[in-house]
Amino acid sequence: MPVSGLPPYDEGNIFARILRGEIPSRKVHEDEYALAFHDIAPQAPVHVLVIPKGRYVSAADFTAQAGPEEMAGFWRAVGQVARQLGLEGQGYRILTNMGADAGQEVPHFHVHIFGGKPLGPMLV
Ligand code: DGP
Repeated sequence: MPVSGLPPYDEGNIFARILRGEIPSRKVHEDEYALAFHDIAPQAPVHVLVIPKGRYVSAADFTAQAGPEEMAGFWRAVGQVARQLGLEGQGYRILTNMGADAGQEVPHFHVHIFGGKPLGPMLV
């Protein structure tokens, strides 16, 4: 169950379907804890999404419910993907949208990795 105030996990969400291999994605990394793939509508020269393999609706759900090994494995994967994409030297931005006001579209926790150019200041 997600933390209170969040909807239950929807098995039909698009990232659950990507995890099950029902729809294709351009994978950049996969391990026991995480899957990373290119965003379908990139907003920077590099725009990759990293998602946990577990069923978590959002960052709040993930941080409240994931075990320490799962959490460490996920964040390690985020760093590994950034390294693999050659972003470490120049820097990059990681971002997660949480809930309606943030405009979270897909109700499976995900981290955006943006990079490949100077990104400028955050707009909000
Ligand atoms: P958010 O607003 O944080 O929930 O971001 C969802 C992102 O997911 C958005 O940048 C577009 C991306 N996205 C939506 N559907 C698909 C899909 O089917 N494939 C891929 N690769 N990305 C998707």
